[in-house]
Amino acid sequence: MRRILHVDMDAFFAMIEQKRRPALKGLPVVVGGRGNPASRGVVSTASYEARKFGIRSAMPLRTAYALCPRAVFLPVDYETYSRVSRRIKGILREISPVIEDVGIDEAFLDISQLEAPPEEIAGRIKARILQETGLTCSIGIAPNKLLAKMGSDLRKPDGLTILVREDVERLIWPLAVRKLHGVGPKTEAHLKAAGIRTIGDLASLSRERLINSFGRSYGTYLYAASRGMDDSPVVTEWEPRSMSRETTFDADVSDRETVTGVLRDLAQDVVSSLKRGGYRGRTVGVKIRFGDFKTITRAMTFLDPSDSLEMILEAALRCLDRVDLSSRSRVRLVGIRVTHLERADQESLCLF
Ligand code: TTP
Ligand code: MG
Repeated sequence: MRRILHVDMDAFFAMIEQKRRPALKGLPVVVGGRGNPASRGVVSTASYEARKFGIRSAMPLRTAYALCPRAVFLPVDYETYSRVSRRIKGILREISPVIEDVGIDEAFLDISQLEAPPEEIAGRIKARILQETGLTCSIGIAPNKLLAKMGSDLRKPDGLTILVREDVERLIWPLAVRKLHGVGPKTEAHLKAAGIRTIGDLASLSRERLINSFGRSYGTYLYAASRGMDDSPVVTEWEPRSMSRETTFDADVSDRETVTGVLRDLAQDVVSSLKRGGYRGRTVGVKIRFGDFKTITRAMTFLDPSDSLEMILEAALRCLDRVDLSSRSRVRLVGIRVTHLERADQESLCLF
Protein backbone atom coordinates (compact mmCIF):
# COMPACT_ATOMS: atom_id res chain seq x y z
CA MET A 1 0.00 0.00 0.00
CA ARG A 2 1.26 3.49 -0.82
CA ARG A 3 1.95 6.10 1.84
CA ILE A 4 1.39 9.65 0.64
CA LEU A 5 2.07 12.73 2.72
CA HIS A 6 0.59 16.19 2.05
CA VAL A 7 2.05 19.29 3.69
CA ASP A 8 0.19 22.60 3.74
CA MET A 9 1.56 25.67 5.50
CA ASP A 10 -0.72 27.43 7.99
CA ALA A 11 -1.99 30.91 7.00
CA PHE A 12 1.16 31.07 4.93
CA PHE A 13 1.61 34.73 3.88
CA ALA A 14 0.20 36.06 7.17
CA MET A 15 2.42 33.85 9.34
CA ILE A 16 5.52 34.98 7.44
CA GLU A 17 4.58 38.62 8.11
CA GLN A 18 3.91 37.89 11.78
CA LYS A 19 7.21 36.08 12.04
CA ARG A 20 9.29 38.91 10.65
CA ARG A 21 7.39 41.60 12.57
CA PRO A 22 6.93 40.11 16.04
CA ALA A 23 4.74 43.08 17.02
CA LEU A 24 2.05 41.58 14.74
CA LYS A 25 1.92 38.32 16.65
CA GLY A 26 -1.59 37.66 17.96
CA LEU A 27 -3.11 40.47 15.88
CA PRO A 28 -5.57 40.17 13.01
CA VAL A 29 -3.38 40.48 9.90
CA VAL A 30 -4.67 40.67 6.35
CA VAL A 31 -2.25 40.28 3.43
CA GLY A 32 -3.62 41.32 0.06
CA GLY A 33 -3.17 43.60 -2.95
CA ARG A 34 -1.07 46.59 -2.12
CA GLY A 35 -2.13 46.48 1.49
CA ASN A 36 -4.51 49.41 1.24
CA PRO A 37 -8.01 48.39 2.34
CA ALA A 38 -9.54 51.42 0.64
CA SER A 39 -8.21 50.41 -2.76
CA ARG A 40 -9.21 47.57 -5.01
CA GLY A 41 -7.77 44.13 -4.36
CA VAL A 42 -8.63 40.94 -2.55
CA VAL A 43 -7.43 39.13 0.53
CA SER A 44 -4.64 36.65 -0.19
CA THR A 45 -4.29 35.41 3.38
CA ALA A 46 -5.94 36.27 6.67
CA SER A 47 -4.18 35.33 9.90
CA TYR A 48 -6.16 33.01 12.15
CA GLU A 49 -6.95 36.01 14.38
CA ALA A 50 -8.44 37.80 11.36
CA ARG A 51 -10.44 34.73 10.34
CA LYS A 52 -12.34 34.99 13.62
CA PHE A 53 -13.95 38.12 12.16
CA GLY A 54 -15.08 36.19 9.10
CA ILE A 55 -12.26 37.41 6.85
CA ARG A 56 -11.39 34.88 4.12
CA SER A 57 -9.11 34.50 1.10
CA ALA A 58 -10.43 36.04 -2.14
CA MET A 59 -12.69 38.48 -0.26
CA PRO A 60 -12.44 42.15 -1.36
CA LEU A 61 -10.12 44.09 0.96
CA ARG A 62 -12.93 46.59 1.52
CA THR A 63 -15.18 43.85 2.86
CA ALA A 64 -12.38 42.66 5.12
CA TYR A 65 -11.98 46.21 6.41
CA ALA A 66 -15.68 46.45 7.13
CA LEU A 67 -15.51 43.21 9.13
CA CYS A 68 -12.47 44.26 11.15
CA PRO A 69 -11.28 47.85 10.77
CA ARG A 70 -8.50 47.43 13.29
CA ALA A 71 -6.86 44.57 11.35
CA VAL A 72 -3.34 45.26 10.07
CA PHE A 73 -3.41 45.36 6.25
CA LEU A 74 -0.19 44.49 4.44
CA PRO A 75 0.82 44.29 0.76
CA VAL A 76 1.70 40.96 -0.84
CA ASP A 77 5.47 40.47 -0.84
CA TYR A 78 5.60 37.60 -3.26
CA GLU A 79 9.38 37.59 -3.51
CA THR A 80 9.84 36.88 0.18
CA TYR A 81 7.07 34.26 0.27
CA SER A 82 8.63 32.48 -2.73
CA ARG A 83 12.00 32.47 -1.03
CA VAL A 84 10.52 30.89 2.10
CA SER A 85 8.61 28.44 -0.10
CA ARG A 86 11.81 27.33 -1.85
CA ARG A 87 13.47 26.78 1.49
CA ILE A 88 10.56 24.59 2.65
CA LYS A 89 10.57 22.59 -0.60
CA GLY A 90 14.30 22.06 -0.11
CA ILE A 91 13.65 20.53 3.32
CA LEU A 92 10.91 18.30 1.90
CA ARG A 93 13.11 17.17 -0.97
CA GLU A 94 15.67 15.99 1.54
CA ILE A 95 13.02 13.85 3.22
CA SER A 96 11.84 12.24 -0.03
CA PRO A 97 12.95 12.95 -3.62
CA VAL A 98 9.53 11.83 -4.83
CA ILE A 99 7.84 15.17 -4.33
CA GLU A 100 5.11 16.95 -6.26
CA ASP A 101 5.11 20.69 -5.90
CA VAL A 102 1.48 21.79 -6.04
CA GLY A 103 1.58 25.38 -4.93
CA ILE A 104 3.49 28.01 -3.04
CA ASP A 105 2.62 26.50 0.34
CA GLU A 106 1.89 22.84 -0.32
CA ALA A 107 3.41 19.64 -1.66
CA PHE A 108 2.83 15.88 -1.88
CA LEU A 109 5.55 13.41 -0.92
CA ASP A 110 5.53 9.71 -1.65
CA ILE A 111 7.01 8.21 1.51
CA SER A 112 6.20 4.58 0.67
CA GLN A 113 9.88 3.73 0.46
CA LEU A 114 10.89 5.28 3.79
CA GLU A 115 11.26 2.96 6.71
CA ALA A 116 10.41 5.31 9.57
CA PRO A 117 6.82 5.31 10.84
CA PRO A 118 4.62 8.11 9.43
CA GLU A 119 4.37 9.98 12.75
CA GLU A 120 8.12 10.18 12.91
CA ILE A 121 8.48 11.46 9.34
CA ALA A 122 5.79 14.09 9.98
CA GLY A 123 7.49 15.10 13.22
CA ARG A 124 10.82 15.50 11.45
CA ILE A 125 9.26 17.69 8.75
CA LYS A 126 7.44 19.90 11.25
CA ALA A 127 10.54 20.32 13.42
CA ARG A 128 12.81 21.26 10.52
CA ILE A 129 10.35 23.70 8.94
CA LEU A 130 9.78 25.35 12.32
CA GLN A 131 13.48 25.51 13.06
CA GLU A 132 14.44 26.99 9.69
CA THR A 133 11.49 29.28 9.00
CA GLY A 134 9.68 29.70 12.32
CA LEU A 135 6.45 28.57 10.65
CA THR A 136 3.99 25.79 11.36
CA CYS A 137 2.36 23.47 8.85
CA SER A 138 -0.34 20.85 8.80
CA ILE A 139 0.26 17.35 7.50
CA GLY A 140 -1.99 14.58 6.23
CA ILE A 141 -0.76 11.04 5.60
CA ALA A 142 -2.91 8.51 3.75
CA PRO A 143 -2.84 5.73 1.16
CA ASN A 144 -3.43 8.26 -1.65
CA LYS A 145 -3.17 11.95 -2.59
CA LEU A 146 -6.89 12.64 -2.28
CA LEU A 147 -7.07 11.52 1.35
CA ALA A 148 -3.67 12.96 2.28
CA LYS A 149 -4.82 16.42 1.17
CA MET A 150 -8.11 16.13 2.99
CA GLY A 151 -6.18 14.96 6.03
CA SER A 152 -3.88 17.98 6.13
CA ASP A 153 -6.98 20.18 6.17
CA LEU A 154 -8.75 18.36 9.01
CA ARG A 155 -6.79 19.73 11.96
CA LYS A 156 -5.36 23.15 11.21
CA PRO A 157 -3.13 24.78 12.37
CA ASP A 158 -0.10 22.65 13.25
CA GLY A 159 -2.14 19.51 12.65
CA LEU A 160 -1.23 15.95 11.88
CA THR A 161 -3.83 13.50 10.57
CA ILE A 162 -3.08 9.96 9.57
CA LEU A 163 -5.91 8.39 7.61
CA VAL A 164 -6.45 4.77 6.67
CA ARG A 165 -9.16 3.46 4.33
CA GLU A 166 -11.38 2.56 7.27
CA ASP A 167 -11.48 6.21 8.41
CA VAL A 168 -13.32 7.37 5.29
CA GLU A 169 -16.79 6.64 6.64
CA ARG A 170 -16.21 8.31 10.01
CA LEU A 171 -14.04 11.29 9.06
CA ILE A 172 -14.66 12.03 5.38
CA TRP A 173 -18.32 11.20 4.78
CA PRO A 174 -19.66 13.83 7.21
CA LEU A 175 -17.82 16.63 5.33
CA ALA A 176 -19.60 18.94 2.90
CA VAL A 177 -19.32 17.83 -0.76
CA ARG A 178 -17.41 21.02 -1.46
CA LYS A 179 -14.50 19.64 0.58
CA LEU A 180 -13.97 16.93 -2.02
CA HIS A 181 -11.18 17.79 -4.45
CA GLY A 182 -12.71 18.58 -7.83
CA VAL A 183 -16.11 19.67 -6.55
CA GLY A 184 -16.60 23.35 -7.38
CA PRO A 185 -19.53 25.68 -6.76
CA LYS A 186 -21.43 24.46 -9.86
CA THR A 187 -21.35 20.80 -8.92
CA GLU A 188 -22.12 21.75 -5.33
CA ALA A 189 -25.26 23.62 -6.42
CA HIS A 190 -26.33 20.79 -8.70
CA LEU A 191 -25.92 18.25 -5.89
CA LYS A 192 -27.64 20.46 -3.36
CA ALA A 193 -30.70 20.67 -5.60
CA ALA A 194 -30.84 16.86 -5.44
CA GLY A 195 -30.52 16.92 -1.66
CA ILE A 196 -26.87 15.80 -1.66
CA ARG A 197 -24.94 17.79 0.92
CA THR A 198 -22.19 15.60 2.33
CA ILE A 199 -19.56 13.39 0.78
CA GLY A 200 -21.38 10.48 2.41
CA ASP A 201 -24.61 11.48 0.58
CA LEU A 202 -22.59 11.46 -2.63
CA ALA A 203 -21.19 8.01 -1.87
CA SER A 204 -24.74 6.68 -1.56
CA LEU A 205 -25.39 7.37 -5.26
CA SER A 206 -24.84 4.64 -7.81
CA ARG A 207 -22.13 4.89 -10.42
CA GLU A 208 -24.79 4.90 -13.16
CA ARG A 209 -26.63 7.79 -11.61
CA LEU A 210 -23.41 9.82 -11.29
CA ILE A 211 -22.42 9.06 -14.88
CA ASN A 212 -25.90 10.08 -16.06
CA SER A 213 -25.71 13.39 -14.26
CA PHE A 214 -22.03 14.28 -14.75
CA GLY A 215 -20.75 12.31 -17.74
CA ARG A 216 -18.52 9.26 -17.78
CA SER A 217 -15.22 10.76 -16.75
CA TYR A 218 -16.35 13.14 -13.99
CA GLY A 219 -19.10 10.78 -12.84
CA THR A 220 -16.61 7.94 -12.43
CA TYR A 221 -14.26 10.29 -10.61
CA LEU A 222 -16.97 11.35 -8.14
CA TYR A 223 -17.92 7.74 -7.54
CA ALA A 224 -14.35 6.78 -6.62
CA ALA A 225 -13.43 10.00 -4.80
CA SER A 226 -16.48 9.92 -2.52
CA ARG A 227 -15.22 6.50 -1.39
CA GLY A 228 -11.75 7.87 -0.74
CA MET A 229 -10.30 6.07 -3.75
CA ASP A 230 -7.59 7.67 -5.88
CA ASP A 231 -4.68 6.07 -7.67
CA SER A 232 -3.09 9.18 -9.18
CA PRO A 233 0.69 9.11 -8.78
CA VAL A 234 2.90 11.70 -7.13
CA VAL A 235 4.38 13.43 -10.16
CA THR A 236 7.90 14.62 -9.51
CA GLU A 237 9.06 17.98 -10.82
CA TRP A 238 9.72 18.56 -14.47
CA GLU A 239 13.28 17.67 -15.32
CA PRO A 240 15.43 20.21 -17.14
CA ARG A 241 15.86 19.32 -20.81
CA SER A 242 19.31 20.72 -21.17
CA MET A 243 22.10 22.61 -19.48
CA SER A 244 24.06 25.23 -21.30
CA ARG A 245 26.54 28.04 -20.89
CA GLU A 246 27.66 30.72 -23.32
CA THR A 247 29.94 33.71 -23.38
CA THR A 248 29.99 36.77 -25.59
CA PHE A 249 33.46 38.22 -26.06
CA ASP A 250 34.08 41.86 -25.18
CA ALA A 251 35.72 42.22 -28.54
CA ASP A 252 35.28 39.67 -31.35
CA VAL A 253 38.17 37.21 -31.54
CA SER A 254 39.75 35.37 -34.42
CA ASP A 255 42.26 32.98 -32.87
CA ARG A 256 41.32 29.42 -32.22
CA GLU A 257 43.27 29.28 -28.91
CA THR A 258 41.03 31.85 -27.25
CA VAL A 259 37.86 30.14 -28.45
CA THR A 260 39.13 26.76 -27.24
CA GLY A 261 40.12 28.20 -23.86
CA VAL A 262 36.68 29.69 -23.30
CA LEU A 263 34.97 26.49 -24.42
CA ARG A 264 37.04 24.63 -21.83
CA ASP A 265 35.82 26.95 -19.04
CA LEU A 266 32.22 26.68 -20.20
CA ALA A 267 32.43 22.88 -20.33
CA GLN A 268 33.77 22.85 -16.78
CA ASP A 269 30.84 25.01 -15.65
CA VAL A 270 28.22 22.93 -17.35
CA VAL A 271 29.70 19.71 -15.98
CA SER A 272 29.54 21.12 -12.43
CA SER A 273 25.83 21.88 -12.96
CA LEU A 274 25.22 18.39 -14.29
CA LYS A 275 26.93 16.80 -11.32
CA ARG A 276 25.14 19.05 -8.84
CA GLY A 277 21.77 17.98 -10.23
CA GLY A 278 22.80 14.35 -10.60
CA TYR A 279 22.35 14.46 -14.40
CA ARG A 280 24.17 12.94 -17.32
CA GLY A 281 23.79 14.08 -20.89
CA ARG A 282 23.79 12.16 -24.13
CA THR A 283 24.34 14.97 -26.60
CA VAL A 284 26.90 17.79 -26.59
CA GLY A 285 26.44 20.81 -28.82
CA VAL A 286 28.60 23.81 -29.57
CA LYS A 287 27.37 27.16 -30.80
CA ILE A 288 29.52 29.73 -32.52
CA ARG A 289 28.17 33.15 -33.43
CA PHE A 290 30.21 35.35 -35.72
CA GLY A 291 30.53 39.12 -35.77
CA ASP A 292 27.93 39.26 -38.56
CA PHE A 293 25.54 37.29 -36.29
CA LYS A 294 25.65 34.25 -38.51
CA THR A 295 25.35 31.35 -36.06
CA ILE A 296 26.55 27.81 -36.49
CA THR A 297 25.83 24.84 -34.23
CA ARG A 298 27.41 21.40 -34.23
CA ALA A 299 26.44 18.48 -32.06
CA MET A 300 27.54 14.98 -31.24
CA THR A 301 25.89 12.14 -29.36
CA PHE A 302 27.40 9.53 -27.04
CA LEU A 303 26.31 5.92 -26.83
CA ASP A 304 25.85 6.26 -23.07
CA PRO A 305 25.00 9.46 -21.20
CA SER A 306 27.98 11.09 -19.51
CA ASP A 307 28.87 13.69 -16.92
CA SER A 308 32.61 13.35 -17.44
CA LEU A 309 34.44 16.60 -18.11
CA GLU A 310 36.97 14.78 -20.24
CA MET A 311 34.35 13.25 -22.55
CA ILE A 312 32.19 16.34 -22.76
CA LEU A 313 35.12 18.62 -23.46
CA GLU A 314 36.50 16.29 -26.10
CA ALA A 315 33.12 16.12 -27.80
CA ALA A 316 32.89 19.92 -27.71
CA LEU A 317 36.33 20.30 -29.26
CA ARG A 318 35.44 17.84 -32.01
CA CYS A 319 32.32 19.88 -32.73
CA LEU A 320 34.49 22.98 -32.86
CA ASP A 321 36.77 21.24 -35.37
CA ARG A 322 33.79 21.00 -37.67
CA VAL A 323 33.35 24.78 -37.70
CA ASP A 324 35.42 26.70 -40.18
CA LEU A 325 36.74 29.57 -38.10
CA SER A 326 38.88 31.11 -40.81
CA SER A 327 36.36 31.77 -43.53
CA ARG A 328 34.05 34.17 -41.77
CA SER A 329 34.28 37.26 -39.69
CA ARG A 330 35.59 37.03 -36.15
CA VAL A 331 33.86 35.07 -33.40
CA ARG A 332 31.48 37.00 -31.18
CA LEU A 333 30.00 34.28 -28.98
CA VAL A 334 30.75 30.71 -28.00
CA GLY A 335 28.42 28.35 -26.20
CA ILE A 336 28.07 24.75 -25.10
CA ARG A 337 24.91 22.78 -24.47
CA VAL A 338 24.38 19.30 -23.07
CA THR A 339 20.99 17.77 -23.90
CA HIS A 340 19.07 14.50 -23.62
CA LEU A 341 19.64 14.53 -19.89
CA GLU A 342 19.05 11.55 -17.70
CA ARG A 343 19.17 11.38 -13.99
CA ALA A 344 21.27 8.77 -12.22
CA ASP A 345 18.46 8.03 -9.74
CA GLN A 346 15.70 8.11 -12.36
CA GLU A 347 15.27 4.37 -12.46
CA SER A 348 14.47 4.18 -8.78
CA LEU A 349 12.10 7.16 -9.14
CA CYS A 350 10.06 5.29 -11.74
CA LEU A 351 9.43 2.37 -9.43
CA PHE A 352 6.48 3.89 -7.65
P1 TTP B 1 -3.96 28.18 1.45
O1 TTP B 1 -3.12 27.03 1.86
O2 TTP B 1 -5.28 27.92 0.84
O3 TTP B 1 -4.25 29.12 2.71
P2 TTP B 1 -3.34 29.53 3.91
O4 TTP B 1 -2.03 28.84 3.88
O5 TTP B 1 -3.29 31.02 3.96
O6 TTP B 1 -4.18 29.07 5.15
P3 TTP B 1 -4.46 27.62 5.69
O7 TTP B 1 -3.88 27.62 7.06
O8 TTP B 1 -5.93 27.48 5.69
O9 TTP B 1 -3.75 26.67 4.77
O10 TTP B 1 -3.15 29.11 0.47
C1 TTP B 1 -1.77 29.31 0.57
C2 TTP B 1 -1.38 30.70 0.16
O11 TTP B 1 -1.80 30.97 -1.16
C3 TTP B 1 -2.03 31.77 1.03
O12 TTP B 1 -1.27 32.06 2.20
C4 TTP B 1 -2.11 32.92 0.09
C5 TTP B 1 -2.26 32.31 -1.27
N1 TTP B 1 -3.66 32.42 -1.69
C6 TTP B 1 -4.08 33.50 -2.44
O13 TTP B 1 -3.27 34.37 -2.76
N2 TTP B 1 -5.40 33.59 -2.80
C7 TTP B 1 -6.34 32.65 -2.45
O14 TTP B 1 -7.53 32.77 -2.79
C8 TTP B 1 -5.90 31.52 -1.67
C9 TTP B 1 -6.89 30.47 -1.25
C10 TTP B 1 -4.57 31.44 -1.33
MG1 MG C 1 -1.95 26.78 3.55
